[in-house]
Amino acid sequence: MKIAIVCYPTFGGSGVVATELGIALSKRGHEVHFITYKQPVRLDLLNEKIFFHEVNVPEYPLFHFQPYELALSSKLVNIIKGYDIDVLHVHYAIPHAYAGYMAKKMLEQEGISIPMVTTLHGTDITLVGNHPFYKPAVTFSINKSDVVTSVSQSLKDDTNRLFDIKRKIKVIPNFIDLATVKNTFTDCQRGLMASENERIITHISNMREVKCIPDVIRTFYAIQKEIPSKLIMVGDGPERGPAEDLANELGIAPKVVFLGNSNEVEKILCFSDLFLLPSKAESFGLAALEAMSHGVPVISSNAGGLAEVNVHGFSGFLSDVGDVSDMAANALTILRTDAGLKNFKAQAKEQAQNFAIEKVVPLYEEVYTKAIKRI
Ligand code: GMT
Repeated sequence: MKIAIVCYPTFGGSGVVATELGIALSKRGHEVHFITYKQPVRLDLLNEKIFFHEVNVPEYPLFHFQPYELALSSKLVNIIKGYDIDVLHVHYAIPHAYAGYMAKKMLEQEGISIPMVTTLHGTDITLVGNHPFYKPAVTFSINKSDVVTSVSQSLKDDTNRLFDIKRKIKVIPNFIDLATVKNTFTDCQRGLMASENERIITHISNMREVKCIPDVIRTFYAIQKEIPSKLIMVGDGPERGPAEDLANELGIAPKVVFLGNSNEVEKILCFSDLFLLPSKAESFGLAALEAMSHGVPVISSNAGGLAEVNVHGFSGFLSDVGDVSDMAANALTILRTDAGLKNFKAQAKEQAQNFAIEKVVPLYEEVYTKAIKRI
């Protein structure tokens, strides 16, 4: 098939999923065209099966806001026509599904029909899309998609609860390419970050309010009182500064390392003993799955789809949002003994197998094939 993928190219989970999906599809023989405003972060191998088309939005002083949707929908029309694309897959409803629908309508004028698959990722629904300013447009573009998928059952339920959805939503979970995970519990140069007797605890996110960054710091504060440990904070965002201040206030700044955005996530997860994800909303929690695939158990909240990814008492533990003392107690259960930690590491890795890329990509292929047949 010739597949056009529209996504956000930055560090967010939806862009990562879209990029990894496109790469996997190309390896299975499909021709994949990424259409976005910047080359996606994880897309470093352009080849005869993978194309990147940049959406340019010319600056014009009259426009207070540059009309990205307009430029995107025009680009979609040109690429779909020019490359004879079979199916359009948009990740993130805002504004991609909206622009995709406009492109479909423009193409119809020229006698070209193309199905549009929309994948909902979470923030496009629960945090942003539900805002009254966007809600009618988001409802409209979901209902006008030919197929709608969501990355968890929890997100599907939220979407049906918050919007007047006429389409059936199919759950296709996020996935992980286990073949690219090299770690097999080696020490991975952990000496760079901690001394031999210390546990390494990691958090990775874009450090927005929804990630409950102060709870990461406070959970670690309780852990390090009991067990020698270091906290590695990866990523950047508005909550980073306040988190650095909080670590200072609590007197644990020397034990908390802020690395900023990193392209070495694999390396960091390789030497991590525990992953913290106390978010107040999380449609899936791709970062938790990535950690588990490296054999890192997860202490998370039970928000959104996290319970579909992290199994309580097996790959880690779940607590109510904000229950820092429960998270710390659970973390200590995992970290206290080497034998216990080894068990949880193995179990985390085992749970990640359920989301192996080989199981999930065919589900998208099936969706595309059916959508193409129906159009
Ligand atoms: O929250 C993020 O880190 C970014 C956000 C996004 O919009 O890309 O992630 C959302 O999509 C990911 C991929 O499907 C999910 O794993 C995240 O759970 C989801 N974030 C939220 O629901 C808050």
